[in-house]
Amino acid sequence: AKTLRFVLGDQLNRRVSSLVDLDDGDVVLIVEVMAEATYVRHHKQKIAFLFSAMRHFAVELEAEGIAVDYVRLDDPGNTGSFTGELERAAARHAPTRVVVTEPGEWRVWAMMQDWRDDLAVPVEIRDDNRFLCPRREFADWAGDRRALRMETFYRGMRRRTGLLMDGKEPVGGQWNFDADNRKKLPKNHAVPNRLRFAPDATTREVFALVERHFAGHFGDLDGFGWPVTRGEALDALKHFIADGLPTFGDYQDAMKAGAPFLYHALISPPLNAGLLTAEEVCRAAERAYREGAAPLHCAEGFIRQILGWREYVRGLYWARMPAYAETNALDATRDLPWFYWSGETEMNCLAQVVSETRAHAYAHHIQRLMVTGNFALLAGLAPAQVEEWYLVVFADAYEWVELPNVHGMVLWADGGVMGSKPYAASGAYINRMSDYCGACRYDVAKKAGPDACPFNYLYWNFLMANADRLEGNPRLAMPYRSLAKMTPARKAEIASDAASFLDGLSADAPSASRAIP
Ligand code: FAD
Ligand code: DLZ
Ligand code: SF4
Repeated sequence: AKTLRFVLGDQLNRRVSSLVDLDDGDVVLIVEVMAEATYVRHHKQKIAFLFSAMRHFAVELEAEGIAVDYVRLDDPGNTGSFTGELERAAARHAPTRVVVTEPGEWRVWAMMQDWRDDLAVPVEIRDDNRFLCPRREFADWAGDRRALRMETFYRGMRRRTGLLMDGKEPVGGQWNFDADNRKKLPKNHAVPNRLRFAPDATTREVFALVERHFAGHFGDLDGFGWPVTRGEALDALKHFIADGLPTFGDYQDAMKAGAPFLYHALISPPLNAGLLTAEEVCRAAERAYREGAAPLHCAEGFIRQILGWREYVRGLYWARMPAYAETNALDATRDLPWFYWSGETEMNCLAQVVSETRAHAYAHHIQRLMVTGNFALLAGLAPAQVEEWYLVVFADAYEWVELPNVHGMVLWADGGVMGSKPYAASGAYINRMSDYCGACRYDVAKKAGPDACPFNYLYWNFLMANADRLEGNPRLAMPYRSLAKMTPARKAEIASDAASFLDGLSADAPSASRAIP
């Protein structure tokens, strides 16, 4: 009996559930298909990273003596879709069954249901063992409650995995050390060089393919430095644990022009593609703490991102999709401004983050949340357009992780399922956590007029415009009290500054030749 084992591009792990019982005579199918490369116009580095990692993974399986049927994008007859390629492979190999691991995205899950109905052979869809919390368990925990909270889920996951636990108690007597994790970088702080990986022959071959087929996509390939094999991904992890983790917590929220990586792990692309597992990453951080190589607030802060946030958004996505994507709780409808693609804006923080994103297919959490995200929230940008942007521009973006973060955490388009309040902030936050404002044409200290930092009046304008929906939120009681004390003239000034700024935004490229999206 021959089994055809279909491994998707983000399931590149030898221990993924679809490969655990691999037998002699089985064939592993891996396919490069146009539909996956274009369902959104992914950043060039995202396609290059994934195709290179897929090709390397195939070679590693073959080195183990496993039969791999690898379909390249340019292969004659490539139908361009998962379904088409699975049908062709089933005809080529005449297997007795097909085994797959459930996908990361709802879109592909829907396709898989059709495979079960339409393929001539049985299709077995297995649980995704790349995550620590199975979909079903999260759904049981979430039940039909409207609002979910990460912190409760995270404590459950700590207990369940024993990570950073002393018996029944959290190590250090506290679940959360966030209060220690909000430092600004000292002025002359030297940020260390981060381990990056020079493109090898396989990656360079893929670059040529990407430039041939996806030349118009957003992003540069020059800055590519992602690990594309399991070995490189383990090196990246080791480097982070030794050189990044001991400082990770302190400067987790800091931003510095020209220093996109700071002390972040830079592991989300390999982690989301299966080259690393969440479990081994968390265990490595815990070991560093237990061996005295990293302080507790850093190890805990890092583990919370993965064991907490990452598992939580993934569980929430599956428990609430497909309806989750459809809501627009704040009725936001403005088109995404063109500068999200071009970086051409006088707001220095936004210009910096967009240009770093173009160069690296990466921005760290606070840049995503408090710069591009905060602007999208305050300017009332249409959720679907913002979500597409986030799915396009980052090498680590898949809908299961992008959507809850953008739709829920950033835009509050879910009306509070994911987080208790919108993360709205004025320019003071960005000024406190970064060095962007000094070089900006706007004045972060000014509240009104053409030179004022737009975040300042957009913040109050957002609160005024959404008062009917947000005023009763206890976590926003303080700003609404301040708003209540403002004179009608001051409120009118805010509304007028915001309107003239927002009217000046353009969703169009200045010239048609630069059509990125
Ligand atoms: P570090 O800062 O070193 O954190 C370590 C790990 O924690 C990350 O690799 C990631 O696996 C996990 N993590 C941290 N925060 C989150 C979070 N909020 N949700 C899920 N996992 C988290 N992450 C993605 O992997 N893909 C996305 O498409 C994505 N979109 C985002 C969109 C927005 C608006 C925001 C605010 C966050 C988004 N994140 C996304 C989460 C986070 O920004 C990235 O995981 C992180 O920047 C990746 O870089 P790193 O590996 O250096 O992370
Ligand atoms: C993102 C992506 C891209 C760009 N290309 C492929 C591909 O050619 N073949 C493949 O198997 N997977 C690709 N992927 C990842 C898939 O989109 C991903 O597996 C689904 O979105 C489910 O998470
Ligand atoms: Fe951004 Fe305002 Fe600071 Fe300029 S002044 S960098 S727009 S926060």
